[in-house]
Amino acid sequence: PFTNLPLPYGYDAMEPYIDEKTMRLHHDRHLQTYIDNLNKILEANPDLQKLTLKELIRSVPRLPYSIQTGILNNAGGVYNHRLYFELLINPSGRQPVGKLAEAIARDFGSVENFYQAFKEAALSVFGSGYAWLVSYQGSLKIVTTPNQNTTLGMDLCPVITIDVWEHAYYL
Ligand code: MN3
Repeated sequence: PFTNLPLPYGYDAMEPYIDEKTMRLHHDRHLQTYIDNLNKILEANPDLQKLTLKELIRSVPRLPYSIQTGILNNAGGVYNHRLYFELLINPSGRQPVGKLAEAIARDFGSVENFYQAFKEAALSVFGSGYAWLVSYQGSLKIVTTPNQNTTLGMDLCPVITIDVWEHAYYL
């Protein structure tokens, strides 16, 4: 069975941008729900238990129709949330530096332009989903995915993601 990995920082590490209560609820309850739902499906389909999270997501088109949506949403939910939490860092007093700063200047013109484009992309997601800053064929791009769809299979490398919609209303 999959288990919830501890956050690589304290629950209050993103204050004042994301408060401790939201981090606890998001990680301990919301992500846990995806894990519990995924484990329930795997319990009923023991031959899938040997697959990794990525393998499960990639195998969706070949799975029995009755579990495709459940695997897509819940394995995707676990995969996306793990990336989201791993990639987060408190931005206080920080600016992108080094190669990332150079790539942002090259592909977006400036950090401010990037922030604006990233925000607009996130706000354009209808319902829930993600906006991603990705590296694709040597360039930085912004892409969005609906629901708990992942960027797996898109031949790109996620740099950071915005988890859109649901958590703004939690508390
Ligand atoms: Mn979420």
